[in-house]
Amino acid sequence: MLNRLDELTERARSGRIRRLVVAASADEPVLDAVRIASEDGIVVPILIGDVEKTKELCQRIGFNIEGIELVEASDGYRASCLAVEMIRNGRADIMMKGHVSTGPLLKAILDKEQGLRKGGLLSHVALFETPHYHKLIGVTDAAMNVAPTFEEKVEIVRNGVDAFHKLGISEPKVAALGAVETVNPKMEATTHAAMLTMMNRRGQIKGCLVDGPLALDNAVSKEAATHKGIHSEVAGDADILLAPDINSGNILYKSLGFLGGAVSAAVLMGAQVPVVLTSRSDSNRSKLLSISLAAAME
Ligand code: COD
Repeated sequence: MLNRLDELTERARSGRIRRLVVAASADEPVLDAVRIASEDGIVVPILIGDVEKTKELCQRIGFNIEGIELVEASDGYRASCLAVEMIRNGRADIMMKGHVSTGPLLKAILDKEQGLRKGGLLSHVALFETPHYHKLIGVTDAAMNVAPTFEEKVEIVRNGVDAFHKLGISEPKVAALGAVETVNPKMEATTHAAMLTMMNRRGQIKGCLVDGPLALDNAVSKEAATHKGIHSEVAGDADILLAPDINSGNILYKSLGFLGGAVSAAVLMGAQVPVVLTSRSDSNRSKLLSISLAAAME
């Protein structure tokens, strides 16, 4: 069981040093997180972007880049393509988004011939540490797949489960969320959740325990579940919360952080390597923890 996000850093520190390629590196908060991860012996960075600006920012934050590879790229898309190429050539193990919009970065990653697709879906997995829950809890997908179809939800679950397996949790409990814990054909999230549960019971989704539909309170509180008469191994003990769509997922992600006092780490799963895709509003600690998460899984 993982209880603290710092355990990711400890795990990453104890493994081999990963090569982290940053696409569009001229971004002070990103460079600061990379600096700490590098000084901590977690990663060796490769910085791609506006070299002049990157050097200037590194100097400002006291990041000693002697011996670190810097590669010039004219814009964010070009930097993303070069970063993807480095991963494909085996010159880097993890990719991180810098000062580039999500669109051009994903375009480079999703490119059919030159990208990092493995054939399946890419999805976003976030891990939260909150004082109100007894272990780390995952949320997926808060940032990539807008309105996943049922088939896409199966892949989102698999990517989330894969992330937990890579962190040493062999059978994570997945709560497929809805607004209610009963199946209502008028609420697609509940029918999808029930189908995912049955696929899991029939061995079509392996390596985890899925239950749903569960409302958020039943997923994270045994008491709330018992009160509703729900008997489920997942209820009150979920490792992964599957959101019905990007809106609910993103609102859950932001509520946990901004209102719930939670700290998070997040990556894109399903590509050839984990991709660190933090957003501007994420704290510096969260950016650093996301690097640790990617490194701990590699
Ligand atoms: N995994 C694998 N392949 C994908 C995925 C995915 N998640 N999404 C699209 N593709 C492939 C498609 O199969 C297709 O071959 C190609 O990429 C283009 O697909 P489109 O036309 O659906 O792609 P876009 O560019 O219209 O949309 C892809 C985005 C990821 C950009 C889109 O889903 C999106 O805007 N997501 C939300 C990003 C966002 O705003 N996040 C909020 C951030 S905090």
